[in-house]
Amino acid sequence: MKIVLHHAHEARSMRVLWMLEELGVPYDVVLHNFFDKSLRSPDYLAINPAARVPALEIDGQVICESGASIEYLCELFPEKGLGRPAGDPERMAWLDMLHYAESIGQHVANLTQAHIVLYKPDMRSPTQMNLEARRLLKVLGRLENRLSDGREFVMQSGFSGADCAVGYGVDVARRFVAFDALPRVAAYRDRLVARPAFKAALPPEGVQCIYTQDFYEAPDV
Ligand SMILES: N[C@@H](CCC(=O)N[C@@H](CS)C(=O)NCC(=O)O)C(=O)O
Repeated sequence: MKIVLHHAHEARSMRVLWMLEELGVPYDVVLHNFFDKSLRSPDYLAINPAARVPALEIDGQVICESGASIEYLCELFPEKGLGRPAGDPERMAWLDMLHYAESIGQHVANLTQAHIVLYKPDMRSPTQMNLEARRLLKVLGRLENRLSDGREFVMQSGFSGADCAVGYGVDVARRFVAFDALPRVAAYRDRLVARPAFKAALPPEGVQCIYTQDFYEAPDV
């Protein structure tokens, strides 16, 4: 089987890269630059017409959504135990968490755009930046609540592909919102970033990254 991941450092494709590392299966990476026009090149648009990463090529077929890619990889390698297949008592909750990751992701993406992509202050809206941060905190409150029974990962039964999806969002979210009121989320992140597969999905030292600050403060309104 030939697996090729189109990836940009620190983008949502990191979910899939992390997942591939957790699976421990062979794959290749095609690295794209998030900031130049390479995602809009004709060659890449032929792979993903939405001009986004990830795109995951598996034996010539392409899957472009990070959540769907994680789910499909779980199905391809069921022996790794990272999915919760149909019939599993945790199936409903697992799918819910896998897709909940994009509730985090949408605010993280909006905040990334507001603080980083819109690089001149007069392009930005302080009202929108504050609103997005508050909405992100609200969404993370669901995870804080879910972890209140002492579970270590989003599934009671242990680590799964859903943690690659949710955990990526949590790791970026801490750059935009303080986790003071989210101690369980903070501890969850600590557990995830200590995993060798997470570390393997991080950018190498010295390369251009999306995030250059530990924390991006919303301006006063
Ligand atoms: N829902 C998609 C979102 C993919 C997406 O928006 N990726 C961003 C990076 S995090 C991207 O490629 N952005 C490029 C751009 O907006 O030009 C997924 O989860 O895979």
